[in-house]
Amino acid sequence: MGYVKDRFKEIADIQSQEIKNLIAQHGETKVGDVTLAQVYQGMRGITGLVTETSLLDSNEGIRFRGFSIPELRDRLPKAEGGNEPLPEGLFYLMLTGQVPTQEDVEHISATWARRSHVPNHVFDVIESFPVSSHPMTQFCAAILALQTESKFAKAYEEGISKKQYWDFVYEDSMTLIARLPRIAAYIYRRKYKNGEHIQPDGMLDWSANFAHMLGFNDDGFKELMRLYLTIHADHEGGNVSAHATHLVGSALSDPYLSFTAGMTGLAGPLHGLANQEVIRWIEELQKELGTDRPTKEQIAQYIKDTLAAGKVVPGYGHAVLRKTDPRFTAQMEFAKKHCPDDATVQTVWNVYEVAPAILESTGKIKNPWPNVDAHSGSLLKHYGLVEEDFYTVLFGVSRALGVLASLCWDRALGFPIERPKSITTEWAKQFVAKN
Ligand code: FCX
Repeated sequence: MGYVKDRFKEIADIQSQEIKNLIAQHGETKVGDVTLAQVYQGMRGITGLVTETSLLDSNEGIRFRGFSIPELRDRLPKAEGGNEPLPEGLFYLMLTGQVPTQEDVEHISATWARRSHVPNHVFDVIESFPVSSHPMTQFCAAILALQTESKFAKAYEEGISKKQYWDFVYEDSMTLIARLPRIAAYIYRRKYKNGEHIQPDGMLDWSANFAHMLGFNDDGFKELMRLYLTIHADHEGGNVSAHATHLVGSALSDPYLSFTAGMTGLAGPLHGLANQEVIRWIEELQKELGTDRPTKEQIAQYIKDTLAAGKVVPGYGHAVLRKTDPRFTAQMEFAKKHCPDDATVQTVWNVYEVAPAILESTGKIKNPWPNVDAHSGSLLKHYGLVEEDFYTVLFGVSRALGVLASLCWDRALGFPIERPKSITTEWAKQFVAKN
């Protein structure tokens, strides 16, 4: 791993100096005003974080180090015979800011394969849960159990200098990413396939090996995994999973502890769990009407019923985005190529045709367009991964790439503990009375 790590450090040192200069010259420049409404309403729109790995534009969607999803699909290295980007390449890009060569990507694949061995006690922790436990609960517990392996925690205890933090956080992050597919696949096979586990194949890339351990050897599914694990990796820093990882990491909790925090946040239905909710919502619709191909009129009524019941339409809306999520579009393109006639995929497309106008007509939903979660379940289901409560685990494996690359940056740049100011309503009332 030596040379990727050295390259990262070299680039991070330059960036660190640039930040010092920026703060020295412009540290007092205002980047925004904060209203009382923002303080009460989820800090929406307040600029208060630095996340180097990606940037979200409300109309254009996500850019990773300046590259949009179509650009990444075009430019990142592919597996032999494949058309979708290898997530190893995205990780390299997020970490270094540079587009990787095929060799860089193979290097990362090989490193992760080498480090993928999961200690037995982690499996024991998973086994101690009832099989009925939600996969995300088992996943979070397993990551926490892996914390015994933290090189950062050990080095900190031994008394390292602040200047070395990044090095151990980097090592922990690489090892953690390497082990996640094995943990996730273990949970899947335990819960849904009678505990018949499949050993890793170290010759495969990270995504293909994951697909193999899950028990899916179809080339189309491997391609889907490469795309899926790429597009879910990062969505700038303010979303719950990224922010939680960053926040906990700022207390110098090691990458295992920090990433667990991110994953417990991803497990919420307004965040990563929405992918599970979407497929349940569609399946309920299909069941209620007794057809797997409901008409647009039937879908429209179902959306109105959902809203009238005071529930959210899962997969629609976003705190930042104001247009169709390009991650949705990328999956739609994949589906057009690989499974255009699939009944659930077609239902997803029909929902897309009718939902935005209905959501818009409520007058309160700021973004009536689909997000990443609106499409992913239908693709997984097409290839036979039908157990929707596992979907968020897949999201989590991917999200590790972005939030852990960011954690490396946090420590390389020496970011301090995060500690924003909070107020009471009593304080707010007195403040407005005085102003
Ligand atoms: N269906 C019904 N109502 C919705 C809605 C939806 N899809 N999206 C927003 N609303 C409602 C909100 O609940 C809120 O209602 P309230 O005023 O009665 O509390 C109102 O519209 C204004 O919310 P808005 O400002 O548009 O949205 P927020 O930034 O507060 O919330 C999320 C953003 C994503 C949480 C919201 O749109 C939602 O709940 N969507 C459905 C769940 C979902 O798909 N989540 C995944 C998001 C993402 F892609 C991810 O993290 O994975």
